[in-house]
Amino acid sequence: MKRMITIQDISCVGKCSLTVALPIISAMGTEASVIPTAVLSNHTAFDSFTFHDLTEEIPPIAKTLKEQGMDFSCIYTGYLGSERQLKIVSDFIDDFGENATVFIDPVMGDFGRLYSGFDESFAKKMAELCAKADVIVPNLTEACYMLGEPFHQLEDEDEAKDILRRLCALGAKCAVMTGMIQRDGMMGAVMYDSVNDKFFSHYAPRTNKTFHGTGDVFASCCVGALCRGLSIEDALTLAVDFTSECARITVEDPDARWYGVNFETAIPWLVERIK
Ligand code: PXL
Repeated sequence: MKRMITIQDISCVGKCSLTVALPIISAMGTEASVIPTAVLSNHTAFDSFTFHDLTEEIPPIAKTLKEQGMDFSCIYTGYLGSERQLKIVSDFIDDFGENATVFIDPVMGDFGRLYSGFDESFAKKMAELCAKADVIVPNLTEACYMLGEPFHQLEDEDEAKDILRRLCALGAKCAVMTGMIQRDGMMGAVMYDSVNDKFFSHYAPRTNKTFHGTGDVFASCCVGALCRGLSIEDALTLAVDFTSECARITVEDPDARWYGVNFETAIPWLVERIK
């Protein structure tokens, strides 16, 4: 069984980051190890939250894992809380990344705005971290901030392709842009593989409501699929379909929570798809 390490926060309530990544990656058959970067009472879309930073725990954890001879076939990073943390995670990738797929979700914002606690300087540093990645999965907001350009809605896929090319020029081998919306009620992702100079996109039905945490659902499923040996195209397709299925189930549930999707209900669907 492959072993992945995922580095992101744990929000006690909120269906995001580690509480999404762990169940999805485990369900997909990969051992999921973690380095929690911070403990929050809940994610930052709530009216208030506690935030306990764990940055200083990361170097001794990394050192001890090295001493135990641990290695990982994949390093998956999500929400990272500070520029210092980006530097420490960058060092972690240098120490453990040689034979690992490095998968970075540059979690920073959505709908044209950065999440609470992030600024343009952080976005620039996140872009530097992304240069070390095999795969990055920004949404349009994160892509614009990493390129240092104003957020603007895309007219068509060609504009997305231009952004993806420029993201890869910063260093990542493959860039996937999530949250692409089509006029015919579909939503999906577009990818540029700079090694093979190839584009790929896939769309699935979208709900008329948007949900928090869908980026984490997409990233966890995509990286879980890569660990199973799926091609990036097949991993992207599965992750788009799974995210769409999670949103569909959530919209149909009158008791759904406001703060995340019912990904749990869709896990049997996911397991069936990867059989
Ligand atoms: O879903 C991304 C995410 C992860 N972790 C924390 C967040 C968010 C988005 O708001 O606040 C703590």
